[in-house]
Amino acid sequence: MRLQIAVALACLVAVNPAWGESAHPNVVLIMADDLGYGDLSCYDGWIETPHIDSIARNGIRLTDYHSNGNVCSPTRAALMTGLYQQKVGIPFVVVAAEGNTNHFAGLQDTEWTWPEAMAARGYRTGVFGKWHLGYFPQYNPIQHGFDEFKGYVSGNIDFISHIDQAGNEDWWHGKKLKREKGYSTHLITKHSVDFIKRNARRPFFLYVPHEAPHYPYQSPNDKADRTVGGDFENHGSRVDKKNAYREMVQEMDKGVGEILTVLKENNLFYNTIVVFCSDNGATALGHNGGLRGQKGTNYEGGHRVPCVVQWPAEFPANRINDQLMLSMDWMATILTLTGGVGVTERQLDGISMSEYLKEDKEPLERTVMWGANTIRSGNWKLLLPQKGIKTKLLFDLESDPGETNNLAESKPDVVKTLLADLRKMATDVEAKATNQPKSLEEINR
Ligand SMILES: [Ca+2]
Repeated sequence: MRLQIAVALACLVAVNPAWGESAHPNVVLIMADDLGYGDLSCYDGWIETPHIDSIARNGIRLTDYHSNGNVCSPTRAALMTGLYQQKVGIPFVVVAAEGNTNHFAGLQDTEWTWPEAMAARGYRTGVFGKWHLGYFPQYNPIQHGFDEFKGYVSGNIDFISHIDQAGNEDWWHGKKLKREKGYSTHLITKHSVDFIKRNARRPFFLYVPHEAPHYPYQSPNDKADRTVGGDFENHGSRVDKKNAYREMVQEMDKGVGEILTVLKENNLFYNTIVVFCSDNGATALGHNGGLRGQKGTNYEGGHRVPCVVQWPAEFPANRINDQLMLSMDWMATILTLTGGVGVTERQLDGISMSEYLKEDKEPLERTVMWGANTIRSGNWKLLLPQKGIKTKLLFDLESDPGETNNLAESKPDVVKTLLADLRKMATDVEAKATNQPKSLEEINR
């Protein structure tokens, strides 16, 4: 039944291009890997990024946007499903090493994914870049709603030789390993531009998960560091890594410029929603804009990240928006903007921010969590003891965005309320969590 509706919708869109120009905007979501809150020039950062900055100028710059996870896979699991990552069974990094049980986890068939939802409403779907939601064929993007995939499935590859940190070749066209010459950032842009050109006459959903500025720190003029089965330093051989980091971000920014240009050349600029965001905070090589902590921590520096979005047809231009928003909200938001959320097999955890992007509204106060040990409600944030944190920490982000003044002892009532909320939310997602295989035998079962 659902398939019939999908086919009927697809036909309707195909034969009737006039059917609500702005009702079926194209969607391009570009996501950097480990880019910090203080890296981009539009966030007063240290790297000139004119093309990403132009999205902020033509649209909205979010100041309180957060990745769902403080590392790669959890954020991607939440982004692709609209759910908390724990519910998808991926609250951890899916690793390359086969000796680790997390190597066998991935996006399971039972999930209702964002690309599946877009495909069902007649969108052509493509992903070019980093997947990081499982190594096995059943986890491939092609199995989860994407018509096209070119890129890599691990956490990072050599930008030039495309070898992952376990020493395996990791560049795919769909489910086939495929050698392709080129700097990964350039290939990701090239395939994205090509996808837009080929689909200029029908609605498309393009997901562009970039590799930059994740290690290895290599720019287009560097040589490959990794060889198959070889002995190499994961972070690359360059001595001046900070310069490499800047060059990588600038190369990605040029790619964003190429995508914006091809949209203009095909008269798609006006009715395409373009999002640029990051998947977690920066490492020590980048800048988190004065926020405490970095990638891998639940301090703000681990998950408050840059996010700019434009849709000239419907969104205001040159706005700064203070709404609290997470990666998992994009699915509900975009589904709402492209015809409504529709039939969901599972309640989404993310909520639609469409009204808060279209209009200058008072920010919606909400309660959200990071993992099972960190919660935010309004401007209050509570961190339970966790890696690097020995005692409960309570911060008022309104007056103390740098998280320096622990109010846990002076505000016991706030701690108590947040703790109860966190326990309830964490228990709820845990109860609904998708089971993940932990060995090859379980994968093949
Ligand atoms: Ca990352």
